[in-house]
Amino acid sequence: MTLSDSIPCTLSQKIFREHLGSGTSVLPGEPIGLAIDQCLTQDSTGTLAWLEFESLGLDRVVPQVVVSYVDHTNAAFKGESSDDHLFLQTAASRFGAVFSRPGNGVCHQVHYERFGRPGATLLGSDSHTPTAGGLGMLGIGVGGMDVAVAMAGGLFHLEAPVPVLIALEGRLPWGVNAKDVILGVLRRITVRGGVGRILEYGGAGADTLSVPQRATITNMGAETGATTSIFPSDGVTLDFLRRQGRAEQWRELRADPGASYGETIALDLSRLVPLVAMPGSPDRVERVEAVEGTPLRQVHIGSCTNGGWQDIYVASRLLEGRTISPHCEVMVVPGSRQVLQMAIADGSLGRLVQAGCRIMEPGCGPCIGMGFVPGSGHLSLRSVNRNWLGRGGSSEGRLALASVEVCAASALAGAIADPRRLDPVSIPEPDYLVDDSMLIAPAGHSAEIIRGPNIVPLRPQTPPPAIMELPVLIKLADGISTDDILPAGPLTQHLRSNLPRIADWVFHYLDPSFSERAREAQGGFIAAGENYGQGSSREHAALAPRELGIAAVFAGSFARIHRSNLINCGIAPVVCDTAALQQGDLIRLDLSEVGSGRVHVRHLPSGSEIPARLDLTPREREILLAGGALAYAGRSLG
Ligand code: MIC
Ligand code: SF4
Repeated sequence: MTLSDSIPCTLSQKIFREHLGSGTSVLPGEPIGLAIDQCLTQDSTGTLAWLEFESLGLDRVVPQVVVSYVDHTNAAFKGESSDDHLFLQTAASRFGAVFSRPGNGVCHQVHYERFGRPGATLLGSDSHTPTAGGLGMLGIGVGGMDVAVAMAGGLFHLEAPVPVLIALEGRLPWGVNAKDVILGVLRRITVRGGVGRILEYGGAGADTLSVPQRATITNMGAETGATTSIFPSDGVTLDFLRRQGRAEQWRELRADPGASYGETIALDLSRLVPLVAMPGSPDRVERVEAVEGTPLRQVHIGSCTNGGWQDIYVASRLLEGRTISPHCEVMVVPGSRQVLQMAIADGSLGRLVQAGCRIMEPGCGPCIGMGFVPGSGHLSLRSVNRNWLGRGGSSEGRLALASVEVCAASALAGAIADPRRLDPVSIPEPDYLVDDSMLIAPAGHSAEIIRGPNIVPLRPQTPPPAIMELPVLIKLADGISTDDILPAGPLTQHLRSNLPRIADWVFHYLDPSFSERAREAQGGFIAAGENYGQGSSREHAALAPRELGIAAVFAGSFARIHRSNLINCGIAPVVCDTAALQQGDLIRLDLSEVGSGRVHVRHLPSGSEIPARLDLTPREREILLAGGALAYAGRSLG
């Protein structure tokens, strides 16, 4: 499919074609460079993204809309976070971005409420940027350097993913919600099933879902490893934008009849049942009946997956006039200040407080362990999207994931419970309460950027040596997440703009001695299994190992965002069978032929050559050989 031909396009292919800055075909596997209309950053990835942008030497951001959010460290448990907030606010003001103040809400929730536009492209330094797909927008989560380059007007480069059609039929029955749709998809395709793909929703069932329900589904599509997920933009989208006072930003967007997909997955909404992802991984999905009665210590309702007004409203109606179980605590966190204001106005907040729920200000909160950390051995049921070990702020607690309906029913029972036993709640069409007073417009050139001592300048990136002989510093299993590599939460959130200090926490839960050993060895390699680096976009999971001298990761396969982050930081993502590699083994890595696509790995203890690949596009090769994306972009933007 070239630019000039008229082959029927899927939703994402239409948007690709309209934004093609380089490349000629949007067929799967073809290299494309996309022009970016909007960017978002959040505080925990944003301080680096803005330092990176600054290092590119531009006066002003180029895309039409750039928003710098503070949501992960909004409560500022440490002074370092307050310093970060001020840096972010003053950098946004100086460089032409809107600043969303702490307390205004989670970036993805606020972005689809106030900024998202059907048919536009959004690049965000957070893996759940696909939430905007609920509005028919193409939202892609990436590391900070890719966002910095896009803010400087550079293209975003990728290989066109394989479009997968998820054809929805029927209508959701009472007690089953959008969360069960995406948990159903995860059960079917697992946390690796979306890799190299875009999940495109369609079919008559899609018309029955509201924009917030669609956003729950596209949000958690990130957990399949998909590049993004997207719904059509239709009358439902127009109605949502009208209620947000933004009807003029609507456009219709549907896949062409006859568009071709790599795969079609049919899903009948009317046959879905409430589901729960049990601790360990978002794809460990069980029917609620199978796990009903499992005792709980905590219930958390909120996050960018289920922190919308409809979520808070339905929870409040289910709990109305009752009291939560004495065996568990309940924390509700509205996704945005808009949601909070509406929940105050319609009495939802009062109903929740009366039932015994506690309330936190809008933000990420417990989702990354910033408060409400589960106790040892405690099971915490959450409406969030991730439940790996350590995710809730401690490696001792266990997290399960479910819809708000399951969470509310379980809060009453003190154990996992089926919401279909409760009386149905009908959700009225809301009039969204629009108040943008916590979005601050930029001042421009003259604004001074204020940097506290926690804002540590980035080191210049330097090309890697052609040949390295270094030890394997750690040997890991399959499915290592970015939360395993660099835990989020109270230990590290305040250190996100301080690489030398945050590097002390690399692999903290898996091997607390890792950073000390790496520093002593003055460099080395990581060996892992499949899907290394799944999860978040935090480039700290690449930059902090780089800070410790990690030069390459050997793994069976890599998750998309983390693989790009490694390359952008100058770490080689080498694909090979790591069965023979052990901690301490000396490895000779020869990158001298990377330019022609070859890499040589020799296991020195046995003297044997390990077949290995470094699958890089020509552009990625240049980035790696330059020492990273900033060194490369300094030479040529775009
Ligand atoms: C997450 O949900 O894991 C985070 C925290 O939002 C991350 C970003 C980060 O690490 O700051 C993400 O999803 O990209
Ligand atoms: Fe915040 Fe959790 Fe959403 Fe990440 S997944 S952006 S931590 S609410």
